Amino acid sequence: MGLTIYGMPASRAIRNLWMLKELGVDYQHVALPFGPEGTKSDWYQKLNPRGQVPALDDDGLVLTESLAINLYLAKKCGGPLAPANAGEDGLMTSWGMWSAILDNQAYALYRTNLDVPEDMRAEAAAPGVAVLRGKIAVLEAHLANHGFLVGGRFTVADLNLIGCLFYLRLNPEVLADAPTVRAWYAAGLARPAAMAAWALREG
Ligand SMILES: N[C@@H](CCC(=O)N[C@@H](CS)C(=O)NCC(=O)O)C(=O)O
Repeated sequence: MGLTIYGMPASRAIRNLWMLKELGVDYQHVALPFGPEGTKSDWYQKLNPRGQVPALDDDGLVLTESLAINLYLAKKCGGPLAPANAGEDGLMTSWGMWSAILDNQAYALYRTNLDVPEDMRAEAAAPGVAVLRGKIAVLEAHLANHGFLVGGRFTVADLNLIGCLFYLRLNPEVLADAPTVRAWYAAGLARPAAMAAWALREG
């Protein structure tokens, strides 16, 4: 049976597809649609009662939450993206929780672009932009000092946070004062595994 990841590439499952490609492991991909035919179907809700994607099934172990799935995969498969010791594990978990909160804030801002009429959008977005700019300033200082989030190398912590920052793609003003973040983000998305995963969103 092995690893099965559920979720369309144009969902948060993209983070897990990227991670699986980084790891070079075999996996099945079920590009589950939203709604009664997919995420809300009886059979899927038995797997994930939240009715959301992504979910990972690893030989009967079912995990949800895209960032937690990636931390699990890193530790299961090992390699340079994984924590090398308990200290790195703690730091990657800490950044993962920070990333999860940012994910919700960035997603809320992303939705304003889709849900709020254009003439009201800047005002609606302003509080979220301010909060996220503050967070990006913290990230900018960290990356300027350390190059990466943990261990001086690209790890699952970087992958997870880049996957969340993807929701800021319609709000480049949030990253305007953060050249180090922009370069680190672009380098992450230029990795061959990232490009292979994002190619799944096309067509
Ligand atoms: N925090 C969760 C969020 C999961 C989530 O909101 N998934 C969306 C797709 S990106 C979903 O399934 N939405 C359908 C729904 O909520 O009904 C994660 O990172 O996995």
